[in-house]
Order: sequence, then structure tokens, then C-alpha cells
Amino acid sequence: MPYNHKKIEQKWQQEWAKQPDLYHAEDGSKKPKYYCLVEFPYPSGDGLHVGHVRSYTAQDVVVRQKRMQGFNVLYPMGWDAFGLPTENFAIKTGKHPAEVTKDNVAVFKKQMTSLGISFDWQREINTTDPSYYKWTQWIFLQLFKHNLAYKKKMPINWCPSCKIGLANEEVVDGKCERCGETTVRKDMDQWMLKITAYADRLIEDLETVHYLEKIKTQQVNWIGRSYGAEVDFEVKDEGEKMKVFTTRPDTLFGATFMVLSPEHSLVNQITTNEQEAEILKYQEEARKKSDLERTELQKEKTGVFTGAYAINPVNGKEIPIWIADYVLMGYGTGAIMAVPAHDQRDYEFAKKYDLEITQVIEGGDISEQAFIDVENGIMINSAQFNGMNAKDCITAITKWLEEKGLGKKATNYHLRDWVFSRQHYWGEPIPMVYCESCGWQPIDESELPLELPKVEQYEPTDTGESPLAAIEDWVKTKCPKCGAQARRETDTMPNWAGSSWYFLRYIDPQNNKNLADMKKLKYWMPVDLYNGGMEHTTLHLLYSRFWNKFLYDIGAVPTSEPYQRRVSHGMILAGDNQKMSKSRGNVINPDVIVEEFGADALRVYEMFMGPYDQAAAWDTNGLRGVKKFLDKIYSFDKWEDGDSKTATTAFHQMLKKVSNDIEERHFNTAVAAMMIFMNEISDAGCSKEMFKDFLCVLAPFAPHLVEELWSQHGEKSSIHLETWPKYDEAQIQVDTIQLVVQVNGKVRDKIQVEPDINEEKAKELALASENVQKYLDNKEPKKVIYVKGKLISIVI
Ligand code: ANZ
Ligand code: ZN
Repeated sequence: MPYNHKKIEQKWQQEWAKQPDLYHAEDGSKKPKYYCLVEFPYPSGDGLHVGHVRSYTAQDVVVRQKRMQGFNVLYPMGWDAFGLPTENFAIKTGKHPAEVTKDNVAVFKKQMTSLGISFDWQREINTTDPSYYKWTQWIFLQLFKHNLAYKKKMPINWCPSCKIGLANEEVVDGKCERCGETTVRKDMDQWMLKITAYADRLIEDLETVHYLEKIKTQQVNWIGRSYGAEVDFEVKDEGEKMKVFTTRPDTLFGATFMVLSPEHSLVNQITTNEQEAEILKYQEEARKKSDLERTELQKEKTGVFTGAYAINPVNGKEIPIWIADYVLMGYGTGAIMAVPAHDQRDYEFAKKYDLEITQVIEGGDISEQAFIDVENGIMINSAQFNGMNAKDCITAITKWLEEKGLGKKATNYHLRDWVFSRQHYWGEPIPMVYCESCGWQPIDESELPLELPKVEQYEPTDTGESPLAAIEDWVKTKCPKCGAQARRETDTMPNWAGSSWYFLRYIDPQNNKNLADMKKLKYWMPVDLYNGGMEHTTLHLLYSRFWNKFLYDIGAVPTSEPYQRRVSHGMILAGDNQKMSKSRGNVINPDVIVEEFGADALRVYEMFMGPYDQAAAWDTNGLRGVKKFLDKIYSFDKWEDGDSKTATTAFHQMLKKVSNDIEERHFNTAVAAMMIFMNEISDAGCSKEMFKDFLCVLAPFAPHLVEELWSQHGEKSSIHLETWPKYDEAQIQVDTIQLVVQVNGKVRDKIQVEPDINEEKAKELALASENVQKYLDNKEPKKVIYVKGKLISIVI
């Protein structure tokens, strides 16, 4: 009999709402603390996705178990509410983004409540709330005061459709991540944050935290630290030096030409008259391409000779200087020494333009194979370094360069400083003022928050400036330093800003003296468990680690790392194994599921649908199966006065499995174990005491159903205040287990054996079975397979 999920779930949600302290995290309690963070959503107009439900539920299971185990749990929720879709909606409808946000937040919150997620709503935050972004602005001011925020004119990725400057990481395959338009490069004055100053610590401190290995690797690769040398090449007849960065100083004798990035400042100076026209044309073309297009390995290499020559410092050889777009201005020194014998790109370039190729490391022919084996290669054609191992030669040549004053050891990072300006309305105003005589000045901290002014129109201006630029009386202000007429910054912050420190604000969301009180921070930090998407590994996760480290350095927070442990969820795909999307029409709406099957069924199903860290496809039949399982629990009535050995063993086995599985985040097998237990007691029956203990185990997964049954058993206070039951190892030990014996795939016997029987003994017993003997008919079996604790399969 299906139970009335709607009635039960509504009833208990109302009851819980009357007990606001049920899930409240207590500051400074004597209990051990557990801070569980799940990435807060952007409250879009679409409402919750079943993917949100998966991660909120999984963490809800974890924290509900923790509370029952005696922890003081902090499991908060809030809104990462600045962002383009809201602004675009405002542009279309004229409705203020703050109002759009408010409506969307109300929908999200209602949905979360309808799912029975145990968030501590007393700590709700919203990044667009001035009392919140006051502190985002405050952090910016501190960064500025510590020389970690600076303005710089630099080519940015410009989306002609969104009219917005994009960070490199927001450009996917040369296209705007939001609208798909091809981006172009445009010079703009941008606020930059010097995340590169933290590059080493962002790598090294990964050793102090417990992140999934793939997350650590992705961060390390993104930062992309490489060790090598900077080498100076003299430009012939120019009296100029050309500095290059190389990770392979050992190949210096093989440098047969040089390549400058088309934007390099030396280009115009050294280009000869004959080459000038062609160089200018090439520079113009390169300007239109994104970094990604320029560095694609498959792309055919192109370039132009400048007419100038450089002198290779190791052998005095004159080598031609070219420009080519595969050399980027933003990396190293924007110039390279090309070693075509040992670098793939240089090789292709040399082949195309018929440039000299000199092999300097032994490794067979100068074929593509030669690029590979350099680790163990032996130096040739390299004067005094001949015969040396290439690896040792890196050290030797670097030392030689340093002695001669021709170069030095150098480290480079692929990580770039963070472009922190957006030309948009719906973001935190950057609290800076420009004065003709004093330059950029921070506004006084007492003026924070610097609130967004009301505007008539939300579109960016045609110049690419934000709509704030059009509000003269807001823009016009006094210089904080000299009092003269000055202008406010009209750029706003990117939507990564608010999420870079939100985990701190949950700890003390109402504080208006500090971003959070230090005593409270000391109690709660670091976050014990942080769940989020793999797509945030290189951006949000690095940005927030950077901000936290900076705040730690200025004494504003107590720990250098914000998150002790980072885990990730797998995506929920549609039934057709495709990504759910409106355009495909395959989106499952959680509201519809809650209505038809109930929140508990949805929760348990999403925990059961597959390993949590892997993608899983939606299957409504699976959901139906889960609902039946819950119905069976609801209508269970095979009560016994005492418990049989079978029921007792089954209970403790289940309890042990679920306890450990939640710890190890194997939510799907935890649900399976509870299903097995229900089957056992459906046969064997069980006592009310044991059943109530079972409800406690199920409580983190299906909080409404268990609360209802708990009260039906006469309990007056919430089951969610109960203690997690303890399993008894002695009860788990069973005297015998049953092994199924199959012959050619058909069950022919069942044998009782000791639980720890070994493979040899199991096979022996199976083959000795009378039934099996009949089928064997005195012949040797072809194959005997033993599935531990379950099955012996005989093939004849
Ligand atoms: C000579 C050489 C010989 C190189 C060789 C490699 C192999 P990572 O490891 O990513 O740091 N390079 C340096 N600056 C560059 C730029 N702005 N644009 C494009 N390429 C650049 O790469 C460092 C290597 O990439 C450097 O070492 C340089 O080529 C190239 F057998 O120098 B190498
Ligand atoms: Zn001034």
C-alpha cells in the first residue's frame, strides 16, 4: 500500500519549521564541530535541478548522521546571486535585478525546504546584499593596500555580444562561455588581482589538505609551474638584448632561430624596411586570434622573418629572428629560442620555412621520435658539454650561463593574474576613485558598502563601459586624498568575487564590524567537508584558496587553507544518457517528482542511482522501485516479541554497512544494505525496538517518513535528535553461510559452509555434492569459478 507522501511530508515540514533550533549550529558548543559546505547556487529563473538535489541530499545524509553521532554541525545555505542571466533578464523586462533575485531565491528556498534538507536557515547569506558585499569590497581594499590589486591595460577577451571582458577561463574554444559568440581581443584598463604571488603556496599547501587526487592534479597543472632558465641573446647590430625563457637550456647549441611573439615590443624596432609591410600585416592578423587558437598543436605554424639576427651566446652563431603567433606575449618573456630538433612546434616551423635543424641530443634520426627520448639522452654537437646526460646538462649549462652573466635560473607559471573587472551593472562596485593628481585611491572603509545606484537601463554602454558610467552624479565624487573633483570606478567585480569568501560569512552572517568574529572563525574553520563540481576546480577553488590565504596573511582568518577536504559529485544525465538541457527537452523537474513520488523517494533514489562521484542516468523505474521500498517500510507489521538470530544478524550487518558507507560516501550501497535488511525482516519479522533502531539508520536518507513512523510508535520528540545506533561486531559473526552451486549456469545445489571458507575448500565441497556428481557424470569439469561468499559456478 503506497503511503500518502504529500500529507506526511507537509506535516513534518511544518512541524520542523516550528523548531528552528533543530538544525541550528551552535557557536562555541562543547561538542566537536563539523562544518559541511556545499557549493551555493546561483538562483536562476529555472529553479532547482535534480543535480542540485543529488549533492544537497548527499551532504544532508552526512550531516544528519554526524548530528546523531554527537557533532555540532554547521550546514548552511545561501545565494551566489550576482550574474549575467539576472542582468540579461532585467535588460529584457526592465525589472530590477534585485527583485528578480528575490523572486528566484524564494523559489529555490521553497524547493529546498520541500526536499527536507537540514540547512541552518538562520545563517542564510546573499552575495548581492549590501551588508554582505560590504565585506567583499573590504577585502578588495585590503588587496589593493597590499599591492595585490592593480590596474593594467592589457588585451582582454572581449565578447562583442555580451559586451563584457572575459577571463581566459571563461572563453571556451575561442567562444564566450555564456553566449557562444566568438571573442576578440581588445585593450582595456582592467583591475587585476595578483594571484600569481600565491602560486607556490597554492601548489605546496595542497599537501596539507585532503582533496580528491584528480582535483589536486588539476590545480597543479592549471598553475603550471615550470623550472628553467632565462637566457639573453644579443640582437646583431642593435645593441639590444632579447630575453627568452626555456625549460631546456641543455638544448642551447641547437637553437637555430629565434621567435618573438607578434606583440613583443622589440619587433618594430628590429624589423628591417624590406620586411616591415609583411610584419605589420601578420601582427594585425594575430590580434584577431585567441590564445587558444594560436597555440593549438594541430594548427599549421605560420610566421614572418623580421630581417634581423640574434647571436647564440654559446657558439656565437648568427640566427634569424622571426615572429610567429604560437609564441604568446603572456607567457615567459614572450620570446623563445627555437630548437627544431627537439621541440615539435619549432620542428614544424623549421620544416615549413626551411630553417636549419641541429640535433644536440642523441636519439636516432631527427624524426618525430627524437622529441621524446630526451630524459636519458646524451649531449652531442655541444662543445664542452658533449657526452653529458641531458638532464645533468640542464644544470651545467645554467651554471655556465650564470658565470658568464648570460642568463639565470628562472621559474614560470601558466597561471595568470586574475582579471577582476567587468563592464556590467549587476556586480559589486569596485570601491576606487580616480583623481587626476593622486591617481587611483581607495574610498574610506567607513563608506562601505558602496551601494549600486539605481539606473534606468541595465545595458552596458556602447563604449564598453558599464551602465554605471552613465550616471554622472554617482560617478562624480571627491578624491579621498586631496578632495579635488574625481571619478568613481564604474567597473564592477566578476561573479567569482562573492563566492571567494562566503564560507567565512556563514560563520557570522550578521556581523557588521568584521567579516566574521575571530573567536567564531577559530571554532569553525577550516571547513571539514566541501562538496562541489569538478568544473570549479581551477577557478572558484583556486580563487577562494587565494583569498583565504591572503586573509590569513593579514590576520583576518585563523587558517591558511579554507577547506580540509574536497569532494565532488557526478552529474545526473537524462534517461538518454545526454546532458539535461532545455533545448533537448529532457530535463527532470524535481518539483514534479516530489509531487508524484515524494521528497523522500527522490532523495533515496538519487542516493541509490549509482556511485555518487560518477555520472548516472535518470531512470524513473528505479525511482518507482525506491518508492515501493519506502511503502514496504511504512506498512511493515510483522512484529515479534523478541528477535531471531537471523533478524539480529541482518540488523547488525546492515548497521555496520550503512555506518561505514556514509563515512566513505558510498551512498548507493548503503541504500542497498537497507533494502536487503527489509527483505530479511519481511520474512523473519522483528521487534519494535529493532525496527525503531532501523528508522534511526534510515533517518538521514528519508527524514519525513521516519519522523512519521517514529511518532506512530508513540515517540514525542524528533527522531532527528536521536543517537546513531552502534553495531555489535559479535552479532555479525554468523556460524555458516550458504553457497549456491551452479552447473552450466543452473542452480543445482546449496551448501552451508563456514563464512571464512577458502576457495580451494569451497570448490572441493561443491564438486563433492551428490547433485553435482550426477551432472558431472564422472567427467572433469572444464572450469570452476568461485565467487567469494556466494557462488560456485561449474562449467562442464
Ligand atoms: C627551448 C626548448 C627546447 C623548449 C626543447 C622546449 C623543448 P612550459 O613547459 O609550458 O613552461 N616557450 C617559452 N615561452 C613561450 C611563449 N611565450 N609562448 C610559447 N612557447 C613558449 O614551456 C616552456 C617552453 O615553451 C620553453 O622551453 C620554450 O621552448 C617554450 F627541446 O625552449 B623551450
Ligand atoms: Zn586627489
